[in-house]
Amino acid sequence: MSSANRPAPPDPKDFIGFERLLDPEERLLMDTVRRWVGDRVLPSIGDWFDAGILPRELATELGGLGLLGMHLDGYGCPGASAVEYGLACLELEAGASGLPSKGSVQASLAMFPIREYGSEDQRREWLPRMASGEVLGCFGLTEPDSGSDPGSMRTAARRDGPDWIINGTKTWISNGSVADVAIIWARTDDGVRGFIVPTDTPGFTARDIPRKLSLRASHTSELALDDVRLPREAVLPGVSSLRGPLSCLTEARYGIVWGSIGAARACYEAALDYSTTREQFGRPIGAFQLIQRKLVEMMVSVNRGLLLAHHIGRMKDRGLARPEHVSLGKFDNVRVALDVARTARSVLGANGITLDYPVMRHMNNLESVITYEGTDEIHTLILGQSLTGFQAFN
Ligand code: TGC
Ligand code: FAD
Repeated sequence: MSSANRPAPPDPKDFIGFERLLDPEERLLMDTVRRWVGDRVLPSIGDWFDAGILPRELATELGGLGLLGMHLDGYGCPGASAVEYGLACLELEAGASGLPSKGSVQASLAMFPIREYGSEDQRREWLPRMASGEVLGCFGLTEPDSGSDPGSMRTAARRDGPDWIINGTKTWISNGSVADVAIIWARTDDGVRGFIVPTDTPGFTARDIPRKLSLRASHTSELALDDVRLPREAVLPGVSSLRGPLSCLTEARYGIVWGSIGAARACYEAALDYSTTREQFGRPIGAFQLIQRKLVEMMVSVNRGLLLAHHIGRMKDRGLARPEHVSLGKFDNVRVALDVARTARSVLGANGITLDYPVMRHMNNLESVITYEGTDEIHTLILGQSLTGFQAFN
């Protein structure tokens, strides 16, 4: 091979040339979201995290970019591919984990059940306004005594003439206090059913969970449903078992497969930049072997995680991805991202614990990501069952 034809040296921030695996539309989408995050999010995210807020108008802007419900089709949704949706999650979470909570909770947990299990009237009523960001949704599955085991939920809905009456408490609900509509899962005489609950319905209240040290730039709430009366048409007609909420989780977990690597990438890049400018003992710390080892480990983890996300995405687009594949991606990419964040934190020394750098913010957020959408242990057991055929949850 002549030297003219030799491949260019690897880019430290895209070592395997990941973007070459993408087609031009995918690259354009990735660049667009990355630019938006750079302009709108990165300059303020430290302050938002500090103050424990995420401005409501970001949802409208995400809607304007076509990112809310982008992998759904019809009813104002663009019908993007799974890989495109994943790339958007990657870039959003490289900015902040609260953003996918806006995007993915809206798309995969609030819009997806309406698209998948809703009536034609429900889809027409809610989806276009949710795709634009005018209406914000949340997803109420977890309860104070029912986290990893949603089958033990107590929230119950009973019929009263033509109406439904719902009572119960949901907790740790992303977007709960700012949502206009909640998808509430409740047990009924026919099994577990989903209800579309406008949050201004009498008897529905939401309050934010205080003193959070993780996902601070995101609302996480407790919802109380006290004799909430809903019309017959509030129930999602298409599902009456735990398969309903669990299938939504598969969609949202898929977004995490990508998003967690976005957070890891941001941490790795911060550490790489820091290592070339911070000097100790008369040299940039990146010149020390022990720091180079950390940089290499992080770079390898990020690239491996990207390849796994991309592979699962292509499988999903071909209809080949099963929930277990998504569990594999969620399980491995989140724990890898946490390792990367912790390693990057150490490279930044004391500066690593401040909000002047993104690392500790991502690290704290990833402590939520490893718990929500199925904990590390639950995904281990899902994978263990898939390998052995034995169910080890109880
Ligand atoms: P099991 O008997 O296994 O299943 C019941 C029915 O559901 C089906 N199913 C699935 N379908 C689609 N996708 C999946 N991932 C599915 N998993 C199960 C299953 O085939 C069956 O269908 P059918 O038709 O036979 O009725 O259910 P189980 O009660 O034994 O539970 C199994 C287990 C432990 C894996 C499940 O409960 C589980 O995944 N637990 C974890 C709970 C969890 O992930 N909660 C997340 C709450 S939402 C959230 O965290 C949002 S974070 C928001 C943010 O991003 O900000
Ligand atoms: P538990 O289920 O009580 O688990 C405690 C520990 O025991 C964990 O380590 C767990 O892995 C382990 N454990 C449990 N069962 C087993 C077992 N069989 N074998 C081995 N170990 C086990 N929920 C929603 O419905 N909607 C949302 O929008 C939402 N957003 C969230 C946002 C944030 C920031 C957080 C932190 C959580 C959110 N959740 C949401 C809740 C989340 O899904 C739950 O926290 C998660 O499912 C775990 O439930 P738990 O916290 O009750 O822990």
